[in-house]
Amino acid sequence: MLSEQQIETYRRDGYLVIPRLIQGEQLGQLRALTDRIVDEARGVATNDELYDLEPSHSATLPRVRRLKPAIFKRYAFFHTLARDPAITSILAHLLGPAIRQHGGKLNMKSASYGSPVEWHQDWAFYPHTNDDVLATGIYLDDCDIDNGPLMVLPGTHRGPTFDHHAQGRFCGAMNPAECALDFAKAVPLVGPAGSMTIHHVRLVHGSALNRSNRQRRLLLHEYTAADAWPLMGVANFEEFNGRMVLGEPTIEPRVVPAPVRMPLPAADHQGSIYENQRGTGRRFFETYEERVRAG
Ligand SMILES: O=C(O)CCC(=O)C(=O)O
Repeated sequence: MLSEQQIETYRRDGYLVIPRLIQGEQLGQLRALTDRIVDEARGVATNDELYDLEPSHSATLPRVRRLKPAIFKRYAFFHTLARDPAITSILAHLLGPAIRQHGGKLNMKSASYGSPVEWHQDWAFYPHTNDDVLATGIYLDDCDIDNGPLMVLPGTHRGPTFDHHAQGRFCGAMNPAECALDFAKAVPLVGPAGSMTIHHVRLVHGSALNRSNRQRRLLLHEYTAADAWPLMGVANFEEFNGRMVLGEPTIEPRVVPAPVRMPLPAADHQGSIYENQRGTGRRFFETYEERVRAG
């Protein structure tokens, strides 16, 4: 359950952290299953439907950057967790009684090299007919300022939708030099393992390289009110309705004006946000390669 004050904070700032939501055996299972799937990447040479690999990945040193949305189809545990009443009862306060999972993924941010994610708004990737859309993030590991926490710019969900294009194509990253935001005001969303972050779909967020010797894994779920329909369209109506996690679907989208930019033409590099962001010529966060070069 959320208090009135938490709901007000979410509406004003665009984010919340719920400490230790997932605990005990459930957290243990989440971590053990993730370890197993990552270990199985030893047999994988290139990015595929499940794995997004770090540029330095090899069969002897498996380095997974992200587990892609296929985890929800392939593993009952992940499918069930996204529908857990501990989560959906919280979401109902923010999105109403009927909720659909839009997507999700597990970002790894491995110890010492886990990739940064450039500043962006999820809304630029998947605009909907209304912005009752958010993402939750469950930390699999204790997360502090040193192992690459999710960082957010409070209140930006009430502002413009920034340009996420470079050289005429979508690149999934804002140009930090051109958006007149004070990134020094970014708030790191930290907490012990099992804590859940919530961020509004229009909130500006990103995360830095993992400089610590501890990994930081974050299971992200994207959710929408059932009457928020994707502006990019519904390819498979049955599959769309199969993603309901609470209440009943509707064929009456609610249309509420909000600033939108379409993620078109599509990014040059497909497969994940890391791949999309290869197209940005203007990085804010230091990359692993830059750090190694700098000694
Ligand atoms: O993993 C992170 O720190 C950021 C993730 C994110 O914003 C995304 O994948 O859209």
